[in-house]
Amino acid sequence: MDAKRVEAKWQKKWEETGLYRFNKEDADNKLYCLEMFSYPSGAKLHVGHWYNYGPTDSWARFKRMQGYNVFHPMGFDAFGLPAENYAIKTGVHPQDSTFKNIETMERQLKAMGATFDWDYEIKTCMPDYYKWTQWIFLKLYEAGLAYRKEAPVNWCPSCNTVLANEQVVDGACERCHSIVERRNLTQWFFKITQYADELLNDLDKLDWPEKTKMMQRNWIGRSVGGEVTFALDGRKDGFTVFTTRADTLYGCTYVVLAPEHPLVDEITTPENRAAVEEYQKMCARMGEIDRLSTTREKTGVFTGAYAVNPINGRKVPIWVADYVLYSYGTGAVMAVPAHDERDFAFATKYDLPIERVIKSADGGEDALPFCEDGVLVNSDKRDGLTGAQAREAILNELKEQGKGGFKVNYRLRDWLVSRQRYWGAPIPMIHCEHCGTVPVPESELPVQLPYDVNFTPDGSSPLASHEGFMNTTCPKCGRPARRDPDTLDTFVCSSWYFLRYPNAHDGSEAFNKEWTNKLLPVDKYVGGAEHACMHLLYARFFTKALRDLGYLSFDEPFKSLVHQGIILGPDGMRMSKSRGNVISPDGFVEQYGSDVFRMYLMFGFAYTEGGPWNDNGIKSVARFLDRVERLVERAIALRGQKGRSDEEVEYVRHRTIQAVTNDTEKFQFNTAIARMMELVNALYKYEGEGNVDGTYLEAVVRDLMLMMAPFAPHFIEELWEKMGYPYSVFNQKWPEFDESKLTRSHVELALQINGKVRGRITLPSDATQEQAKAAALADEKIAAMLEGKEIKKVVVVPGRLVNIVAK
Ligand code: ANZ
Ligand code: ZN
Repeated sequence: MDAKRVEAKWQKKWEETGLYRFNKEDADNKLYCLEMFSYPSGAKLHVGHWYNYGPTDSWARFKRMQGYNVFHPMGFDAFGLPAENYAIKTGVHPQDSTFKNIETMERQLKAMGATFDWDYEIKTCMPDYYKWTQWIFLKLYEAGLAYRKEAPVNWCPSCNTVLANEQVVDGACERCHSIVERRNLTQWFFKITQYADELLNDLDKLDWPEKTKMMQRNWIGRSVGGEVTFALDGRKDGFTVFTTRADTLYGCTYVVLAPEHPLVDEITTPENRAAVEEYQKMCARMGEIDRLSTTREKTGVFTGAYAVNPINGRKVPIWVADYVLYSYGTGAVMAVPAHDERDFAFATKYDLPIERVIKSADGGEDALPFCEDGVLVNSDKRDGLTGAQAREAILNELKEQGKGGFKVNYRLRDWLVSRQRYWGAPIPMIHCEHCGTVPVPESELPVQLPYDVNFTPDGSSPLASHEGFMNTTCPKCGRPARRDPDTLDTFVCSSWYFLRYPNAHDGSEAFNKEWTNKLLPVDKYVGGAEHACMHLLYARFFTKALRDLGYLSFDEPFKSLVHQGIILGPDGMRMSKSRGNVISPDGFVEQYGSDVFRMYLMFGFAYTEGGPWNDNGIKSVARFLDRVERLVERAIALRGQKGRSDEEVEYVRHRTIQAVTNDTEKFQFNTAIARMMELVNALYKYEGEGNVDGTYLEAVVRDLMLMMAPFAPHFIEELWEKMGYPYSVFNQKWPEFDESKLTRSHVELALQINGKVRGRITLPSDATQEQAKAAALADEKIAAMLEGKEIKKVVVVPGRLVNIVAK
């Protein structure tokens, strides 16, 4: 088949007839199938795009044939750093390169033959989209969920920008790998922590990969413990530590403050000041992940000051050490070296006392550090209590004395959303000398991103130097005021795009409440596992916040989630330009057509796993399609011929329908295709044996075509037409299997002698092992071969084979 011609032909026809248009009148029957939208970074679709969009499109087509009104939109996550970095390098304006890339990608996505309904396309960099991103910002601000504060931020000296914690990997910038520094800046934050508990608890309701849910749980990091307040020696005031092990309080032999803790400067004694300041400077240069690393040697310095343990009045030295993070808990810890790995290593290194206060419950004297729960010793009146009892008793006592209490902590931080970059949605806020921070009135949205901006980074926001943009009047007092020069993190744009699709071109509101509540949540969301902790968490937060603001009536945006695996280079390594192992889809699509390429991606890999690329697989898929085409030609040629139907074919037919239906539902495309191949083999055998019934053959081939249509859409649509069936195969009903045909009345057994196949027999499928054995030995050919030999053993594998061991 001439794939190129056929693909162009059907793409045109599908488009002309509006085959994939979502039917608004039938919204009750909707199925919202969504792939994570594309980032228009390169002009070409790579294997990763194909692997995400091709198979998911097949799934959408399958659902359509099952009778769903599939809503399958596509758009572009069009703001962001890469376009801006590219602009800085080449001078091409981010808007120009972005639009150009989008245009190319649209064309390629259409050439893939995917069922996207382009009527609902969105591009986050368009004013008619980011107007509503800004509107959501204002709504969150009104609700107290957006606020500004000065905070130490991760600063990338090379990108000249602030990075979110998630964008710092091993202390380096995720994009350019420069070592990240800490700086203080006034920034906008979204209060995602307000939803920490709900974000955690609702994970249980979701049909998501278990691993992803686990990653979100860890990211949220709910930790149940308590706070203990230590007084500074000789003073009334003090500081508080967060601990999950209040039961070990009697074993605290020193305390540690994070190097950034504000108390450090105040309490450090003159003799220790030089060393402490030197140490603080060194820490400022290090990333959080490095500091937390369990393998790195712990370092620290003594402040010269002492604190008082509230449970027993003991004086303990105050140290500064970088294994304590300022951003977690209270930025201070009580150290119990006998029962904590890190404290133990630190105390050993700096020769601090190590005192056991926990024994294992079975009475054994375990080696230190003993980090499990146990029974208290050397703990005064608490000796003999279990860990749980002691935590309860100690925290209650401290609570009564106003020196502590129960506390739940989260690892999750509020989401830092301001970026000192150009290519993003401007933050809709105005700073007035008289009125402070004032929101832009809704009627004045969007705050347009100007085109003529010098985006070469100089450490401040590019918009700050655009006077036309910056100068405005205060909406409150009418006096001259300045706009906020920062833009929003692009994760803000992608946190609500799935809400916009159904309302893509609505100029009057971000989304229509009734319509959105009808079309959402997304029924099936497909995208990369790398989004487990950012995009997928932010989108959940937005959904919950907008629900509480009265706009949405559902709690979760994505009911069911699938992560595609990763296609690696033939060398088994991640594809990358620097490794030179990148596979480009173009040559293959050119040579074999998009259907073969798509189907190879679905056949050659377990969808959620991926794996190394291999050229041979694509050839076998191409051969398979050729075989199907010949089969269809035979079915046409044999029309009207009377003959026999076939019980084995009938069995394989129904088993295949059952398996393909189940496997496709679960994104197990490779096994579904393997089943279709078996059906094709069975049909070839039947056809080869002659005396074929034309009507029967055509009926089975028709089922095969229906099942294959989602997997090789252009190819099957063409054959469907060749058969003389009405347009379109995608308007047909998915085949159903007949339960009663799923058992065979007869089975074929292979007959082996010493493991080698020597013949075959057909037996009733309810034959016993004894009957199978007797029939095998009675087989003429087998009996002849066994003559003069001694039979040692006969093994029957029911339904499959009989193996005779003979000498
Ligand atoms: C005393 C103690 C004794 C602790 C013991 C553990 C074992 P999660 O579960 O992660 O919340 N910690 C508290 N704040 C910290 C910070 N800012 N930086 C580094 N470590 C910090 O861990 C809570 C435990 O981590 C706390 O309980 C504290 O050490 C430490 F045998 O307090 B523990
Ligand atoms: Zn004002």
